[in-house]
Amino acid sequence: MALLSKPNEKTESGFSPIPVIDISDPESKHALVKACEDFGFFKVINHGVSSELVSVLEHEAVEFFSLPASDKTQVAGYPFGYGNREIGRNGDVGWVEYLLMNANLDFGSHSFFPGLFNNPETFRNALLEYTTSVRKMTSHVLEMITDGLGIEPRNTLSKLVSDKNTDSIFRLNHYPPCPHHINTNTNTNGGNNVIGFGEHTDPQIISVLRSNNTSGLQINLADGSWISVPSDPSSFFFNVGDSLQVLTNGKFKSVKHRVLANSRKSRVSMIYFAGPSLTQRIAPLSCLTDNEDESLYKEFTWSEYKNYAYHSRLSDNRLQPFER
Ligand code: GA4
Repeated sequence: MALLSKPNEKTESGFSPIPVIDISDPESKHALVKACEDFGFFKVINHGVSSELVSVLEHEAVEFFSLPASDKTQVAGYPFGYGNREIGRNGDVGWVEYLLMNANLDFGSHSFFPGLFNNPETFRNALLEYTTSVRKMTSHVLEMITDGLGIEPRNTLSKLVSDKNTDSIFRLNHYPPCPHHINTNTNTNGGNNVIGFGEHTDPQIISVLRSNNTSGLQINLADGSWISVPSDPSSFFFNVGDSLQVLTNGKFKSVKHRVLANSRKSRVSMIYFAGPSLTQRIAPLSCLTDNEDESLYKEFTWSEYKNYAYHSRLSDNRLQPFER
């Protein structure tokens, strides 16, 4: 029996309210803007990212996670490296193991974990090709959003994340099947649910997730309820991050999300967190505010925000100190 929370009625009856956006159709720009306003979350189809690239990387990820624990802990580290159960450095835990990497400089800073892989270059190449393709899709989505908002030039948002030296992160998560009797205690949300990854918003501009066919991801709706996101390995899921909430002066909401563990199946997800450069100033776009008084947030640099975020707990409202 699965440990998932009572499934959402809407998804149980086969209907999910999560917006599905065909990004090969330029007219989807309006639906995209609406999805960012209403949910801060949407699913993307006709995205042009090769399924072959996705499978190769997923295969590498599965191989990595199936290594003996003693091998994986050789590359443990923070903020980058392998982690098991502990999330961040401020007391959060979950039923998850992961590999966090700096996606800058062609992943060169990771020296590809000498001794861990039979062929480290296969893993690195898979990461490079996958993230290059996902970065391109992300820029396209941000350009459609900019168009939909009526902002010029089109690259106003995409330029913040399109350079491969911007501060972007890549994360591989493995949620092993979680036996019934395990209870992470401080991190349960009542009942018998085991938290894989506790509720949080992402600090960056936008995040792009792909998972295998195991459910578990949930998003928080405007009315405070949680709904399950049906898994779909052939699509990508995007979520608005805190920085995009600020850039749009609160028009878009950074969506709270979490992952619940599954008692039977492993969940493997890969997430690209598109962030700006460390020195990038983040403030509401002037074209979205008539004058400075309308701005809901104080200006900050990404490096200031990131530093603050990395000292917070997962479920904290990280934008609150930056509100006016
Ligand atoms: C959430 C989004 C990304 O996964 C992440 C996470 C980071 C981490 O896992 O180290 C954080 C979390 C995330 C926000 C608050 C801090 C930092 C864990 C945590 C408790 C890599 C990121 O950039 O911020």
